[in-house]
Amino acid sequence: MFRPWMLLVLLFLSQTVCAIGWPHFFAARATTTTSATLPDLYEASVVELQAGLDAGQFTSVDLIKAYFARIDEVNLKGPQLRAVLEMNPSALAQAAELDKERKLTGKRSMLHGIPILLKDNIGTVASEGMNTTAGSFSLLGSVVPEDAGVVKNLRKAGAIILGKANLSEWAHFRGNIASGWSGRGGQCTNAYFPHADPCGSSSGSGVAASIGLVAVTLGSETDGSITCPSSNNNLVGIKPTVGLTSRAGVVPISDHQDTVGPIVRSVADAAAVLSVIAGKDPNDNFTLAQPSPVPDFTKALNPNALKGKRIGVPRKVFLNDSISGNDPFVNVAFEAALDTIRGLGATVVDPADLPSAEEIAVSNNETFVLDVDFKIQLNAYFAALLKNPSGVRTLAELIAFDNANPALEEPLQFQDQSQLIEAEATTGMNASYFQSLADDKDLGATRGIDAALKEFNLDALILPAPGLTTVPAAIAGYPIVTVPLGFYPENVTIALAGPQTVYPAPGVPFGLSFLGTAFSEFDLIGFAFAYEQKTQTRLARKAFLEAIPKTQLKDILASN
Ligand SMILES: *[C@@H]1O[C@H](CO)[C@@H](O)[C@H](O)[C@H]1NC(C)=O
Ligand SMILES: *[C@@H]1O[C@H](CO)[C@@H](O)[C@H](O)[C@H]1NC(C)=O
Ligand SMILES: *[C@@H]1O[C@H](CO)[C@@H](O)[C@H](O)[C@H]1NC(C)=O
Ligand SMILES: *[C@@H]1O[C@H](CO)[C@@H](O)[C@H](O)[C@H]1NC(C)=O
Ligand SMILES: *[C@@H]1O[C@H](CO)[C@@H](O)[C@H](O)[C@H]1NC(C)=O
Ligand SMILES: *[C@@H]1O[C@H](CO)[C@@H](O)[C@H](O)[C@H]1NC(C)=O
Ligand SMILES: CC(=O)N[C@H]1CO[C@H](CO)[C@@H](O)[C@@H]1O
Repeated sequence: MFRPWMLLVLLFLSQTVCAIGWPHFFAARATTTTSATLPDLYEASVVELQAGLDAGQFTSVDLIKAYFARIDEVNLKGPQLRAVLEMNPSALAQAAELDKERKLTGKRSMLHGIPILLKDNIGTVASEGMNTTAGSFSLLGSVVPEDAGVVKNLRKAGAIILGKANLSEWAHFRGNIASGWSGRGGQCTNAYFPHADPCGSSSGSGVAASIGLVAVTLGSETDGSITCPSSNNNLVGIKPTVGLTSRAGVVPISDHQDTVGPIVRSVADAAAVLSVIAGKDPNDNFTLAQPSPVPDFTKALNPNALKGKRIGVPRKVFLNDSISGNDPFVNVAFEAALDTIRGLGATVVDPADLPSAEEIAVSNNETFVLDVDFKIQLNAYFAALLKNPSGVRTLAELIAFDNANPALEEPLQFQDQSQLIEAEATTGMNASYFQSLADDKDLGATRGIDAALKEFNLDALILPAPGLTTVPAAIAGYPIVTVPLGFYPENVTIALAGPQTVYPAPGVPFGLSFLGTAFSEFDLIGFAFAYEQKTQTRLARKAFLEAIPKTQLKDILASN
């Protein structure tokens, strides 16, 4: 399917490419100058940052200044990655308070004084100075009743909200629009190849984490929105079981599938963040069903975790999926990963198919449930706002707002809102809805993931992260932990992903997903950690040179 704009985009891309120079894009392992003792912010882990803060090498104020400067270098300037929508005007003052507290009484948690970037659908109180908009102008200036549940946990733990990340608008529930685009943020792009698809919908969280624009980030997933940006940006993502982390205060798609989780550079950081954000929240009754207490997920970080385990490969989930199943590059890396897992002492059961795989591939139940839920839950979200200057109070008014503001919300090539229109046409929770909801549980869990785990006596399932491999876990509400798997080679054929984005492209990363039953995060984190420690794939390649920010802590300390 060729459209005239594709030619324009190709011309634009080839010009950009020539202007910057091909060789730079492929520079694996560009060197960033760092002082021997200070952590390199491109890769710095929570443990490293915490050690530097505890030792008094630098303060949280220094960290905030450094990350702000790094964002400034690449967000709208240089490669214009458009990963960050807003920076928190209160962050420096909050950091100063937390620095003082650390000196007086020590740190509250592993996240004390650690800057974190939130996907822009995660609510923060307006008094702090930031908007919560899911990327849409229809929510600009809106005032949420309170912080999201996960944000309350983060603040209690002493974390500092650095800002809000760009995303696929409405968490990619608007229509056929390229991943990473929002009305407010424009097109977010990948740091591994100019204009490459960052995937989504947690696009800005992924891109920001990939090059150290912040210590850690949060994303949300309904179907693929943590897994895919983790995959495309060489990162670790945890899509928690629905009900492990609170969705209260998060702009919704569906409470049956939405879940909030970390997108970070290592399994250890992911475990640290999940330990803080997980837990019961009276404002999200799905969380009341989770086992107590919340585990300390950092205790799962065992390099021998795969020894003696049985890991299954549900091949039918990706066999027919043209996005991942037919991709020779991903498949070669995936087969190598299976060898690595065998080498780590696990038995690989291959195939270990989901009995429901063929039915999932043709089912429309998920779309129907999400459409019905989105209309009800988004309307409730609008209704609960204390203020919304746009005047939008319902999904119907949102559709009208977009049409009335084409320059903001429907620029050329980003007009589509077919998903909003499809959801608006639903008529509430009727018998077909409850049937589809039950069918989804049956397909995803009972005759899906749980059936395969039981039939083959497995500890977990493993799949390539790209493509539609997230669907069974999405409709079951089950967890996925994604780690880096590999990178597209230099000679891969570059294809268009959207009007301004390409995929695949040389050097663009892809990931590996571990899946399990409800609340199996502790085990999955262990397996992902063992694989990560053995392979260290993330460190094999860096972003293209222009996308690597230069500011380091030493620059901030020198100007203090
Ligand atoms: C929201 O965005 C607007 C426009 O960029 C800005 O003026 C305002 O300070 C932001 N914050 C709040 C809480 O409205
Ligand atoms: C949560 O509360 C809603 C409305 O009160 C109810 O319909 C739903 O069944 C509850 N869900 C759970 C998981 O308890
Ligand atoms: C894959 O495609 C084949 C041939 O079209 C079909 O028979 C099979 O059911 C499909 N499997 C899945 C899991 O969709
Ligand atoms: C839902 O799934 C069931 C079981 O596979 C199937 O029979 C039914 O046709 C599906 N419904 C829709 C709307 O796709
Ligand atoms: C339920 O509502 C949908 C539209 O949302 C409609 O297509 C379907 O026919 C309805 N089912 C029943 C049993 O009324
Ligand atoms: C890419 O290069 C590899 C080896 O470097 C080669 O095996 C492969 O055939 C090439 N692929 C294409 C599409 O040119
Ligand atoms: C922090 C930042 O750079 N935000 C920008 C995000 O993108 C929008 C649209 O281009 C800008 O207006 C913001 O300044």
